[in-house]
Amino acid sequence: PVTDQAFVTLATDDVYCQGALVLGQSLRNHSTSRKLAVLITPGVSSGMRSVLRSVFDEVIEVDALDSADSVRLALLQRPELGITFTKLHCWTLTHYSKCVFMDADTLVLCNVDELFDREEFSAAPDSGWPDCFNSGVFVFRPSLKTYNLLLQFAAEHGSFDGGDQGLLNSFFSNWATADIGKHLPFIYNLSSSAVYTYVPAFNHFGRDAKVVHFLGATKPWNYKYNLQTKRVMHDGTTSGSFHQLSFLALWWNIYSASILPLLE
Ligand code: UPG
Repeated sequence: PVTDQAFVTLATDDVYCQGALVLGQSLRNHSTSRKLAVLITPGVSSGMRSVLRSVFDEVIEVDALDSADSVRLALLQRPELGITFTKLHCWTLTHYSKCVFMDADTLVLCNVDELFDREEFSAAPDSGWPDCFNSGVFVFRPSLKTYNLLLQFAAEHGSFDGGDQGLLNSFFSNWATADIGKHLPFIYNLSSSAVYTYVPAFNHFGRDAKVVHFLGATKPWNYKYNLQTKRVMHDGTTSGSFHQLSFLALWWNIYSASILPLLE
């Protein structure tokens, strides 16, 4: 095992913890050799914390927003960016030399430890605007210097989309042009909804998908699942492609087999 590198995720409440747990379990199922860390905020219940500790090596509480110095005070003027800065806390994990951040609504389909061969800042294109990266999966090096620069940048410029993705794209603004080695292949952050927009490409490359990202408003835990038939039920209003539904079924398989028993 490599003890100075970790996969890191974030869950600010018990609902997102369900996603973090499935992600963590999927990394374990594929025998990662790296540590698993989850950032949480005070809103996560104590019951959920002990479940998190059974899947993750480290459960780290961070403040949703800290007001310790002038930069942070400036940030207080922009409360809507609070959740964003919670993700930025990953740069404070300086007991690791390199990390891979993954949103709580991602799921690994195989071992992806080779991501640690990449350098900061590596990420995959966003399916909505491919000259931007998606901030759901990225390789970074924890550093208090970078963390403070990010906070300062946020206070001065805000975020063009109100979230961490806009902020990080402005901060790492040469990502699109500087170094192709820092472009992760799309199969490391396959948006389950984008599958639908370019079906022939998905049919050709999709079998190699390594990480699925359930980005958008409806998360896997918002669906209903029949534990007997092992099928995800959609209510008619959710148009799901076959592939979307099979990724959802995979998420629910892990959730029902490995996570639900821990929550009971
Ligand atoms: N998160 C929480 N609590 C919240 C909201 C978000 O813990 O109340 C965490 C969690 O890890 C989640 C991530 O932040 O997966 C991103 O939020 P999400 O709701 O999944 O946002 P999406 O709209 O699916 O994602 C897009 C990008 C994502 C970026 C986000 C905001 O894919 O990487 O963080 O927009 O810019």
